[in-house]
Amino acid sequence: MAGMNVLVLVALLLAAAGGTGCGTTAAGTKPLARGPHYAPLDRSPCREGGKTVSRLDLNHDGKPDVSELFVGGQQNVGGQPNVGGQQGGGGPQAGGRPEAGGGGANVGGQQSCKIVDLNFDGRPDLTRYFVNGQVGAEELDLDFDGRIDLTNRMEQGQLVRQELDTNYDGKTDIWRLYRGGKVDRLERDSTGNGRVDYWEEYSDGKLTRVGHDANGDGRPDKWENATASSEEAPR
Ligand SMILES: [Ca+2]
Ligand SMILES: [Ca+2]
Ligand SMILES: [Ca+2]
Ligand SMILES: [Ca+2]
Repeated sequence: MAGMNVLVLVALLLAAAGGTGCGTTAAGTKPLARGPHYAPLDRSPCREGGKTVSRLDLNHDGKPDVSELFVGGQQNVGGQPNVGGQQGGGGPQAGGRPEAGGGGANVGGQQSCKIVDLNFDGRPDLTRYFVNGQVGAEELDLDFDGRIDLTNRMEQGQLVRQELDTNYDGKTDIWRLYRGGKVDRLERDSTGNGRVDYWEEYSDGKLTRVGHDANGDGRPDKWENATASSEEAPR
């Protein structure tokens, strides 16, 4: 069941990323887009210290494929080698109990992190960071090369910002800002030189205008209004 969810998720994400894709050349470095949540991603929810850990090995190759961290819970672990350093602590439930079928579970507590190895190669491809029990951010390696290609930031469970590396060169080339769950603005570095040269503005999720930087100064010098029939996906 967990495996099914994972596959569905991958399919959705790949579809989403593919819709924006295109070849660009590599060169630039610094991140560009403005807007909320430009602050560096706080990865501390996925640090294990002081948290309970649940691990699943879905394909039974001895490597965990799904790891979940919880704060303030008690652990009930299903047969894995890798629970860090808290054994013999003497709590009533220290040690946990192996369950048939290998399901690790957390009893109580608030989820802090989820790490999934979608293609079973031993490297994480999806990492979710929870804030107050809700997903605050997630990072994905869509092409399974070990590098993050998609970062989503959420607020109250709603997507607010997305960073995409559509040509898998390790550098973000599309930034999307969301408002009320709908895309509000898109910025893109289409040449890979580290500068935004393409903009899309939206109103209530509908594309209103498109800006281009033709002279390379990093600012739009030409705006096109979207036509009334702009239902189709912008590119
Ligand atoms: Ca495995
Ligand atoms: Ca992997
Ligand atoms: Ca990657
Ligand atoms: Ca890129």
